[in-house]
Amino acid sequence: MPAVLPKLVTHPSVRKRSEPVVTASMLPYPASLVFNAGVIKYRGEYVMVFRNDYGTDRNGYETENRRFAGTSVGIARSKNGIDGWRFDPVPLIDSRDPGQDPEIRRFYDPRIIQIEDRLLLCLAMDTRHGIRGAIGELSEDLRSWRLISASVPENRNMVLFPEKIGGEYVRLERPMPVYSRGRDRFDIWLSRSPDLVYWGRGELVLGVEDVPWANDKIGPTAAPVKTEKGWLTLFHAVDRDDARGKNGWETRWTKRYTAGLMLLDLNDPAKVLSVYKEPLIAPDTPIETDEGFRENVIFPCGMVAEESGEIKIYYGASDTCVCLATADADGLLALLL
Ligand code: BMA
Repeated sequence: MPAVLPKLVTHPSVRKRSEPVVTASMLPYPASLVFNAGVIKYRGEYVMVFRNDYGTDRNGYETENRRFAGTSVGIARSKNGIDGWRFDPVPLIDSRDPGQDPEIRRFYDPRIIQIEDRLLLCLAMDTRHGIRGAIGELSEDLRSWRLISASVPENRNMVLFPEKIGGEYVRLERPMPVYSRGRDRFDIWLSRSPDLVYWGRGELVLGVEDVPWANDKIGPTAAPVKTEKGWLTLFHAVDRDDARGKNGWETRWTKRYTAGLMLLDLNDPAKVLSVYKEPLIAPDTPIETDEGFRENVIFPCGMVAEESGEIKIYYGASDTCVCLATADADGLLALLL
């Protein structure tokens, strides 16, 4: 296992907003931890799809020995993508919903992607028989959704490219091969589909060994952003240090989640053109390193490319709240070319 780097910091080309953009206290229904949110611009507004674990928080865990009561996926809208978020009065999906298929335990870590006029969701789906990657479709009014397809277990962190490539839908995904790869040596894969239902032609995109600061696993984050030079693609990268302390539900929380940056070929996105050699975003503010539910976690699920060239990156901080960082597309490309 490669040595764990003592300190990882956010690249200076990325600017983090000092305050979270969405926290649990903003929601109109009971919520404890609101994080890992996908965001798109849709009909002149920013639409956020976020995860909420409810029932308790870090204090409830550590001092009262309480467990979570469930997980929901909710929707919020904002005019500027920063503040003034308006929340739907009830979650879109709620693990407590009595109508939910008993096989399904919960949906979480949503990504939202618009392809042509369709609003698509990629969700992790915990079931009685394993973790599956699900694709769903949102109704135009964002009030309901339907499941289109779900992978076989174990698969998570699925995200669709925002347009068809070579006439096919394409997704990044992260299967979890525990037997053949050893403890958490997980990589980023890609597959293609004619219709969002049938998926195949799986190809390895990036192995964890290709990310110098990761010694554990990597996975897809937000939908890639198209540029003239290629698909600007974030990924999450995990390094584990068994000497690390604890926060969260494990007896020990030994992992650190960062975000890396790579460029994928426009016509064949299974082909990696470049990977930046250091993390683009690392947990390095108090909410990310000390104050949240799980220390040292940043987990992006949404990127919005503005006409000005600014890229908004929405990420879950410490599995506790949603934060926003910005960068310039040209600046990011300069790291990769
Ligand atoms: C991953 C997922 C994410 C979470 C992250 C850090 O395995 O469960 O939902 O944000 O761990 O806790």
